[in-house]
Amino acid sequence: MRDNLYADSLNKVKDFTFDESVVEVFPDMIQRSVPGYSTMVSAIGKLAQQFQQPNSAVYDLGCSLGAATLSMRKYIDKPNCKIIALDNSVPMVERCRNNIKAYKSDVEVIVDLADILEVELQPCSFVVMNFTLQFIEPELRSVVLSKIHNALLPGGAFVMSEKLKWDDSKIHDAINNLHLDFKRANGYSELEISQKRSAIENVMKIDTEQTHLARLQQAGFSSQSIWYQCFNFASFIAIKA
Ligand code: GEK
Repeated sequence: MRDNLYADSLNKVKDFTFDESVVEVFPDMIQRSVPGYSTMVSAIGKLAQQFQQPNSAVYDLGCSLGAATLSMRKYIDKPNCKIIALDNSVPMVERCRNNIKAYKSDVEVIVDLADILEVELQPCSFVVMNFTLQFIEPELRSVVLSKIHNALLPGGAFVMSEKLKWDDSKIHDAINNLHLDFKRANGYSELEISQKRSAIENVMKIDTEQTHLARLQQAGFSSQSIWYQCFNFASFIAIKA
C-alpha cells in the first residue's frame, strides 16, 4: 500500500508512532524515504553470513516487518544458529511473524515483542539495528551498545544503520537537500515532507558520524567504520575483538 499518511493537511501533526496505519504502508514508506535501503538490507544478509557462528543467536533489533531478518535468513547456514528478531510495536511484530511464516526455511526465527532497553540478550555472533538506535533516547544509546558488545561472542559483529547529521550547517544542508530531492523524486509532496518532518522531529534524534564512532569505541568495540552510505543515511560495522 502507498504511503499517503501526510498527503492531506492536518490540523495538528501528532508525534510519529509505529502504529497500525504506519505498519500498513511501511514497506513503501521506507523504500521511498531511505536512499540505499534495499542495498543495505541485502548486504546485511551477506555480512551475517560472514560473522555467524555455530550455536549462537543472530539478532535483528527493531525488526519492523523483518526485512533484515529475511535477508539474513537466506545466508545463515551454521549449525544451531538462530535469528531472534524483536520490536516493541505490537502491529509490527504481528505482521513480521506473518512475513516470516510466508516463506519456508530451515533456519529458526523467533519474533518477539520486546523493548531493546529491557531485553536480556543471549550470546550472539551478529547483531543488526537497521535504523532503530535513532528512536532510542540519546542518553540511553551507550547502554544499548554496551549491552550488545557484552552479548557478542569474540569475533562477532554489530551493524547499525542511521540517518546522520553534520555539525557544519553548510555541509548538513547540502547533503540533506539531496535527501529531500530523493523524496520529491519518489513522489512525496512538499506538504507530505514537511508534515512528516514535524511528526518525526521529537521522536527521532540523529547523531553525527563522529558521535556514533566514538560511542561504538566507548562500548568496547575494537574496530568500527561506515561500510555503506547514501547521502545522509549510513550503515556502520563494529567488530568485537
Ligand atoms: C528494517 N529494521 O526494515 N525496542 C524495540 N523496538 C523499537 C524500539 C525499542 N525501544 N524503539 C523503536 N523500535 C527495520 C526498520 S524502523 C526504522 C526499523 C524507521 C522499533 C519501531 O517499532 C520500528 O519498527 C523500528 O524500531 C524502527 O530494516 O521506520 O525509520
